Amino acid sequence: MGLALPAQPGYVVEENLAELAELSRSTGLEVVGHGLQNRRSPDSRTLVGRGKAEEIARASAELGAEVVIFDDDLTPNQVKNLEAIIDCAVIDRSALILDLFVRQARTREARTQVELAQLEYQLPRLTRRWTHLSRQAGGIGVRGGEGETQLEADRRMLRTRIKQLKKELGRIERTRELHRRGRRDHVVIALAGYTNAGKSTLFNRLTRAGVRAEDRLFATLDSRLRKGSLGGPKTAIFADTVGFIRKLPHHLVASFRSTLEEITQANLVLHVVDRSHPRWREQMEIGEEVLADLDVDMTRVLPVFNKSDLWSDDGEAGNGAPAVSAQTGAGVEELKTMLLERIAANGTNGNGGGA
Ligand SMILES: Nc1nc2c(ncn2[C@@H]2O[C@H](COP(=O)(O)OP(=O)(O)OP(=O)(O)O)[C@@H](O)[C@H]2O)c(=O)[nH]1
Ligand SMILES: [Mg+2]
Repeated sequence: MGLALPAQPGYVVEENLAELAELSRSTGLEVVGHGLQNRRSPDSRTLVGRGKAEEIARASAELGAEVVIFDDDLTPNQVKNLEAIIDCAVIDRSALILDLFVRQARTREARTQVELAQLEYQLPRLTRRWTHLSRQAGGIGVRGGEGETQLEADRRMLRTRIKQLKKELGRIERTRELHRRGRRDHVVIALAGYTNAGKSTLFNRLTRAGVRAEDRLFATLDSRLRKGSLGGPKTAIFADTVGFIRKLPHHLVASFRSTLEEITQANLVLHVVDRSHPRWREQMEIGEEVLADLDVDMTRVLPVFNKSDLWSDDGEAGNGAPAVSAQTGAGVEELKTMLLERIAANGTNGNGGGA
């Protein structure tokens, strides 16, 4: 369900819903229907209007839907009110992304970060019917009928766990920092960009590593490092990182900060853009926003237009960004040469220097 406010044209809301559907499918859900409402402003009790909520209730009963996902953030109270009307689990985009993250987290660091983000999200929403898809296999739509005392106990437990996780994350980050100091003599090149842009595929191309690349959102959650040769004197370390997305909840970005730090600390950032995507411009802008959020100096960022096998240059791509196909390898050698030149140029001002 999307909400179209006057400031947002209908087609943008439609596109956002399409992405929400993609996210849903990536978590293994089947999308049985969608809808949007035009409103002057959100309803503080139910986000959409009361009548619309009742309409959703009828439609989801007819379709046998088990969960209704809103593209906009819902307050804990809105969730409660909506669940009372709709009679199935109600979640928002953030909860869905968190669910996806839980499924994709592989390393201890990623798992710790994801659990922390999830608990912080859940804390004010403990009464919710949607507990967690991953935690309770087959448990979609479980009602949270706990009494107040139980609820208080649960909250206390969550707070304790959050404290533990933060401590653990601090430890992991310190280790990571030590490792980072150990590779001062190398140039670090991070691959960043919108989810599904082809970062892992390009990473594999550049390093011959076997990182999984998948046609799904957030295939990669933890940054991965690997040496690759550019043919120059210095060894290059490439870092594959978590993808960006529109409306990535800010508390999530914060909890992934240490993973994203590979980007902040890198000598060069390859901003990988899926130029064949109908919304590549918006995705590229979001990428630039996140990079700016991370305080990445834009002079260290090199945009790369990927999937050149799927689009043809219509003259728009002529702003100097190299075109590559991570899949076929086209343009990758030229990209390496360009990287070497950039590194050589940076080397003179001490960036990436070994001293
Ligand atoms: N046609 C074509 N497909 C590509 C190219 N590069 C990547 N892909 C495909 O695009 C999909 C996503 O690729 P990934 O490398 O997993 O993308 P990613 O940026 O790492 O995605 P996340 O880890 O989810 O953020 C996969 O199905 C790839 O096979 C390319 O140059 N051409
Ligand atoms: Mg990836």
